[in-house]
Amino acid sequence: MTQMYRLYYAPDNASLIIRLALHALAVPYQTVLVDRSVQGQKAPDYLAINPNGLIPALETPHGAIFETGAILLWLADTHSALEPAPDDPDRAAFLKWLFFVSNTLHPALRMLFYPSQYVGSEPAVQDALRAQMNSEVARHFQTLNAAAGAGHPWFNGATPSGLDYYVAACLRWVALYPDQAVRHDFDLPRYQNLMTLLHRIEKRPEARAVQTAEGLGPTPFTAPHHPTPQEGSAT
Ligand SMILES: N[C@@H](CCC(=O)N[C@@H](CS)C(=O)NCC(=O)O)C(=O)O
Repeated sequence: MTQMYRLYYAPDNASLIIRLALHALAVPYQTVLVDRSVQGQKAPDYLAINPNGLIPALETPHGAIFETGAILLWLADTHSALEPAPDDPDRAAFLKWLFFVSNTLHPALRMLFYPSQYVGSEPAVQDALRAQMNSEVARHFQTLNAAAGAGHPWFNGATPSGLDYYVAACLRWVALYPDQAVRHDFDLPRYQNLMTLLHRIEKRPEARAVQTAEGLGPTPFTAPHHPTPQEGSAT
């Protein structure tokens, strides 16, 4: 690896999942802040890296990668860690849950957090979308909670996987970012296996590194608070 990774990030954005993975892999990387307060994710220089205008992106010796799931999978494959290896019989099940989180849970969260990007500015229409996504997201977490209790080493196992980091960040966001009207459905302690996962990750050195780098506070996953980052803003 001749060129160092470069992570395009904003505090408490999906880039935090990649930061957790990079720390767990103990690979050096640089960061470039994308300033969300001025819509930096839509600026021409960033669009040249991710034409979708979304955070994160990771520059690698093989070019820039965007999409959180793709970056996670590429890092895990490249460094032979954070996942069952391609010839492991558990690989298929790991991939199906990773893609479920990336293709289904994460977009549902986006609709909950940014309804205007999907249905425009009419408040009643936004409320209807949020109500639907609120129940969808709760259902997805119930499904994930059951899978996280099945004893898989790659989901809520002794050593976190890329899937674990992805789910932990989604749980953090869902506790913080929907407005008050929809937050009541997300009673974290109800999802006991997922709570175990959050406790496990929170004790890890990579969690402490992310806490410091992004101002996530002392209990970023089990009892999250809004970030107080040294630079940049979450929204
Ligand atoms: N499908 C994308 C979603 C990434 C995403 O939603 N990023 C958010 C931050 S967590 C973002 O860039 N939001 C700004 C916007 O939507 O303009 C991925 O998996 O990377």
